[in-house]
Amino acid sequence: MSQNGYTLNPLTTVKTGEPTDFRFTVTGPDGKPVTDYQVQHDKKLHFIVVSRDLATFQHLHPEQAGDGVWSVKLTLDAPGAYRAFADFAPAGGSGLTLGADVPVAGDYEPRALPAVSRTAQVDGYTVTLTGDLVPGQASKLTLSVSKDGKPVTDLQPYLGAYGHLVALRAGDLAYLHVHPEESDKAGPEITFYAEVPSGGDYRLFLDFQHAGKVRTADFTARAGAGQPKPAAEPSVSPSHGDDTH
Ligand SMILES: [Cu+2]
Repeated sequence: MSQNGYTLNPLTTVKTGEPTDFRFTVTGPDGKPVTDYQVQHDKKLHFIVVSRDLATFQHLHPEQAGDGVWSVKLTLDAPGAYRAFADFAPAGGSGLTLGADVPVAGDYEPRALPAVSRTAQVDGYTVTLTGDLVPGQASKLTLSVSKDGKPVTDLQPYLGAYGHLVALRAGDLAYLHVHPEESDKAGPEITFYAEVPSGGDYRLFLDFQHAGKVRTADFTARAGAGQPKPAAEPSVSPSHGDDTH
């Protein structure tokens, strides 16, 4: 929520299913709302909202409403716990990502983390993930976009690149630093480097634009999957391997 003296402050309560003018400030070390930002990936501030179970993801671009107040239209369709992240760089400062909880009142049914998968389907597109998340390293991830079995080679720039990747650790919603690899190729492959602090499960959300529309492909990836499994993790039950089948 706070880093280097900067704090993300939600100002709005969200009700289930109601489009809300969600307002917030980022206050600086002097306690006042920050008004000057650097442009990063085409925008002064990137606003990510996920449900706590990482089943839903929105990547939004708020407008400055004056006096350091940001505003964005936000609809959260189900009750539960949500986390908002503001990704920005104050003028003269370095990049920061601050988080804040956004509760939505009502009955909440937590969903299990989607299974680990290297393939995602969205609106008729198939996105395939290659590369492994290796704890403690910048891990190279390549996402390959195809439609109807054919590689997509005319992706459109979105936020100054052919894709934008957000990675979150499932356990505590830690927000990973991801750097896109510079490329002039409009697909099918988009490459990123993700810095993974630890083993465990992560959710990856790829925004890409094709035929005038931005879509999001999501994956669950396990960091350190190539390493020996910790003893505490239930693996294949011994009964599956014996002759009772
Ligand atoms: Cu953004």
